[in-house]
Amino acid sequence: VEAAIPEPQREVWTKHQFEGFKSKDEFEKEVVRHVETTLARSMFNCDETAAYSATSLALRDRLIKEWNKTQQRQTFADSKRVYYLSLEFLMGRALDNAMLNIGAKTTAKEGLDELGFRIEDIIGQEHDAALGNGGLGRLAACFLDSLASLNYPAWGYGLRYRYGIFKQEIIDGYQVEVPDYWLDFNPWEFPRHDVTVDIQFYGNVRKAQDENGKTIAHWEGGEIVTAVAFDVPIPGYDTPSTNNLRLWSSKASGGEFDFQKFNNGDYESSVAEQQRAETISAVLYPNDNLERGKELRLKQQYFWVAASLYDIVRRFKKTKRAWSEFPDQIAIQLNDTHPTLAIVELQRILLDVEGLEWDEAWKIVTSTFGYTNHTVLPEALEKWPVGLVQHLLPRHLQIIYDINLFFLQLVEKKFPNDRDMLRRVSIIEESQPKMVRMAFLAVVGSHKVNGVAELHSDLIQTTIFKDFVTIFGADKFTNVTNGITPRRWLHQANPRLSELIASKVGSYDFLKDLTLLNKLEEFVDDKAFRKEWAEIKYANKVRLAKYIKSTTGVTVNPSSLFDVQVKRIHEYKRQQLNIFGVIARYLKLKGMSPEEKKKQLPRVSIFGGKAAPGYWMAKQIIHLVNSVGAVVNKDPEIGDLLKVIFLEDYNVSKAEMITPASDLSEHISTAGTEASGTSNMKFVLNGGLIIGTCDGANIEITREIGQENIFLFGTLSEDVEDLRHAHTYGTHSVDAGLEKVFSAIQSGTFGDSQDFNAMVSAVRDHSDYYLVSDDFQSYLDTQQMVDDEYRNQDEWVSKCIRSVARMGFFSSDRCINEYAEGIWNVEPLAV
Ligand code: Z16
Repeated sequence: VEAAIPEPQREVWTKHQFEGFKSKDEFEKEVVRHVETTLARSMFNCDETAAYSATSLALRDRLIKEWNKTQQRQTFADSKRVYYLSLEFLMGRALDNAMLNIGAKTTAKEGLDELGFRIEDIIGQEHDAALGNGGLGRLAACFLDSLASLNYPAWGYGLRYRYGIFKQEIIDGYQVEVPDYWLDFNPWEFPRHDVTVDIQFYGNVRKAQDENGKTIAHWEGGEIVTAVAFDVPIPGYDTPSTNNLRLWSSKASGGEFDFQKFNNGDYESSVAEQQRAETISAVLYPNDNLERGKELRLKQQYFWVAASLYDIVRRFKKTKRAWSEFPDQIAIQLNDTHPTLAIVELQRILLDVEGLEWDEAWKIVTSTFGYTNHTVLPEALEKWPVGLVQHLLPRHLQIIYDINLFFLQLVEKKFPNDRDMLRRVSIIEESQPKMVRMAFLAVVGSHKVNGVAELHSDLIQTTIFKDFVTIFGADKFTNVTNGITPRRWLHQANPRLSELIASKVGSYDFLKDLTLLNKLEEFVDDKAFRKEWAEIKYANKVRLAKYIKSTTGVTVNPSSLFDVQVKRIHEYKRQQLNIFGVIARYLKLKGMSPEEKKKQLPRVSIFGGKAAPGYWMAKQIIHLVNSVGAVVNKDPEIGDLLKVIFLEDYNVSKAEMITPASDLSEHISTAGTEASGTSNMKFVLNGGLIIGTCDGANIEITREIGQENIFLFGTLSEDVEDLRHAHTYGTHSVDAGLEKVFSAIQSGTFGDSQDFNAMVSAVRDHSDYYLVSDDFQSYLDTQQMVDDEYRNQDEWVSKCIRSVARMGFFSSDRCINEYAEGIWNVEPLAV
């Protein structure tokens, strides 16, 4: 407001308002202008990189206009806003998405064509924004797309990592990690060097009485690191709404102290300090479903949470409302426990800075936060050593102890004399060393807790949060089944299928209301339609086959069944079950006569995914897949009947190419371990069938599409515990077919006979925690059913079409509407 142009001059501003391109001609003009001025190049010096840069800048110019207007509209309306706090936003590429969402793709395509470029090549120049590990980060990205598309006033808050998830190279069959430096040229972010927050670490707490005799805590000393805001526009689909994703970058606080050092000639230590500060936002921790308890990670969490809350509170204070209205204006969603310190930080601000009383402050805090749980795996549940928290955030530890004290008093009142209950639910685990249990803190400090699929939400209420259901009542706990954005995962990834669907259902409205897909069922028996459908799938497979050839050198036949498992490599996701199954298939083929072989269905088994750099067993799995591929792919007795491919560096942009090319995808986690899964939804939406366990969202997918359209197998989640118990305490014998696979491995069929001892031993000698042996035979039987059904292409294609028609539920739009109504109590803002 202070920097506003005075009334009399505003007319000039209005007259010269920049509108951005409106036609193909204007688009071309903007691209040429950016090439010649912003990039200082010319038509004699314009490669695809330069064309990408100029195209993005032209697009961006249009986005900014709407972005500014949206922010003004939201500020003016002053209605309730959502803040989505996530340590990960796995955005992928932005250009194609921006063009589609603002409806400028055709213009850009034709313009680029006339300028001498193919739009696909230009789109392909962009480096993925890979600020996430897997499902959790991609979910956050889909949510941002839906929030903007549905016109919700919402901001994302995250960290601007200098290095995203590492780039994976496969060298001699082993994963090698290469740093992902992605910020060289990023037209999609806007540095806000004027939006900064100073964040404090370490130091100590002094308590003193104020003039009214009230005790006030003063957090003093320690070090200061500055957070700088970088804003990323998030365009909605077919709406002018453009939301904001604010990412924080760390830098040394500067100020007088630095100058002092400088003047004293202490140059080196001043530089060292700067680097220490920049380290905070330097790198994304590459673990999916694993927490390692590193101090720097805790620093990242507090840095990001404190900067975001300062920003949110600053914005609220401008409205001059009473503090009691805070939860009416603001909903903050915690994406997993990573931002749980936000609960403590808001309580600290209200108590120590704003002078509220504990109860009043705590009521505001708990009414503001909602917490989403994404896992029940014990190794993924965050716990921080009390000593570490004390050292880094001394005041926060005091507040955590007070939160715990008041909470335990409440429990004691409700359940007198239940000492074991107090021990079980305490936010502080009385272990050696003592630990802060972040999930418990998140539950206590939020008004709603949700899981991400029905089974998962039931599981958290009966296992990790069972006592909390007893204490707070069942209403505090709810389910919001995950979803995916159909813009990126259907329209952008599979434009031909999207177009075919639109031609049948009458318009592209299904991209805004995915339940409209159900109209497709009327056309299941339409022969011409089925033929076109199959042709599109085939074309997508041809494209993937070309990519496989160019990256691995292996020729695959696009008529084969493409069987895909792409996701983070993890024992619970059981890529080992898949590859053991592939080996069994190989051994079976080897034992067949030529006549028998002729009757077999050719299959390509495609794997992809990153292993956490410190996860040795996951890396072994990658090595085994590559070792099997090396033998099978050049076995002349096998030919096209079986190929085994490992695709390097699986990421969002590669998923956009792979997903539409699958006939069958694998979602085969041990029952009860995969909270939801979201790629299962992407594959079905793209006309692929799935083989899967009764786990996560597979169960709801089955309910929606019909059990005749999915290949389910394996142990049920309610039986897992007993089986595990039997493995450990009873006799545990390995499946006979699996033993044959192990013998082949250990006789050196796939390289060094000793190489995979640990993988074999995990099943054979240890407790087979993931039930690979228990599920092996039913997995093979089900794969046999797949082969049999695939032969009947008419029936197969019908199943695919029916499934797509019934996938409407899995749009992230439905999911966001459920959060908005059931958890946030926010409404869309009319445009
Ligand atoms: C993650 O990607 C997930 C959970 C978690 O605790 C941490 C990370 Cl990094 C995944 C779940 O494994 C997956 O089942 C789920 O679909 C996804 O989060 C989104 O909810």
